[in-house]
Amino acid sequence: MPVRLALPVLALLTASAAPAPQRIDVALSNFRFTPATIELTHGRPYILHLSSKGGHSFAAKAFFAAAVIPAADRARIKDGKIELAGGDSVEIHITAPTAGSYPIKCTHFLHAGFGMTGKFVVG
Ligand SMILES: [Cu+2]
Repeated sequence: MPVRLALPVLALLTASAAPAPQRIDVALSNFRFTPATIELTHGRPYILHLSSKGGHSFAAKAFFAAAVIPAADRARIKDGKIELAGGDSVEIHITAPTAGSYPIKCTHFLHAGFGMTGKFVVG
């Protein structure tokens, strides 16, 4: 009887110990990321919500390689980037990697040169 009671209590404690992911909204437009600097805390869970008004990419190869991302979400990332058509939105669950600065850019022709760059800053 004590064992039967203890297991559900343990499950409850485990569930409440995991912090809820914080949603981070990033808008892609001609020719910027808003916000351009995304500040995260190492080891914390986030939902990266990207939405685009036009055809753009969200390329962050080093960041995506270093972050913990579930397989289903990782499938949306090709060669370190996410392609979005106008009107697209994508959600990626991430656990922030080691502290540091990780560049973001749009890889479409000339877009980064027009200012479509950003960075993750993990502290
Ligand atoms: Cu672009």
